Amino acid sequence: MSTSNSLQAVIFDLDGVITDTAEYHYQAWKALADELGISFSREFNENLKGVSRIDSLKLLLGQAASPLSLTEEEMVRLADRKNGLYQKLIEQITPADLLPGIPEFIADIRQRGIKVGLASASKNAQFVVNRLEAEDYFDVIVDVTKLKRNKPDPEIFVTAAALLGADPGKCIGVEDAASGVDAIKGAKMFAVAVGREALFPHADIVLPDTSRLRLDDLLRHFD
Ligand code: B16
Ligand code: MG
Repeated sequence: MSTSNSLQAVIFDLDGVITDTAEYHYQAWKALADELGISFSREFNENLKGVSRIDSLKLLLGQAASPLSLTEEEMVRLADRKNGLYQKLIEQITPADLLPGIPEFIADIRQRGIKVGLASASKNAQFVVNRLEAEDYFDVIVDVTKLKRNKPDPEIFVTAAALLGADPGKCIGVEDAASGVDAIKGAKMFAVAVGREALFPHADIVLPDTSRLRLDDLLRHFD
């Protein structure tokens, strides 16, 4: 087992990295889009990953065949409706829903004395972590309600590093969303993306899925 010269922390996104809640977000948005008669594809859904609930709704409404003019109140009601659908789906999460390789990867990081943080844009993050029984994986879970700016702004990753007492230049961020990779790079961290290579022009490394996450491999590029 090699040690890192400089790596101090690995900071994870949640939805789509630790567990496949990205799929549940998609299903909930798709159901809302169907109710509104708006076409909504998996491809367009890529634009919503890592994006806050209300901004995701605005992107979805922008897909309407003819422009909709909604009041602030109506928008909040629609965002709440999506969240209700999403919360029904995540009630069924169990520890078996941790994505492949994640428990081993995090155990390896922790065993080497490197800190682990969670930087999720989701207000449901703590609930999901509890359902996964993964509370002990993380030294810090950033409280998104205390942040001013959304991904791709680096604030969430910078905050996670600060709470961990880590230098951002000595952190790795792991994401499944282009907006999240931009947030990691904006924070001056090393960015690992999980998903299709073409989606992540700004990542330092792209892996096809979480089962390919190996600390030794990442350290070879990072150190
Ligand atoms: P909520 P992440 C993000 O979580 C999701 O990728 C994105 O699809 C979602 O809209 C956002 O959280 C807000 O989630 O509606 O639950 O507050 O990928 O940053 O872990
Ligand atoms: Mg994500």
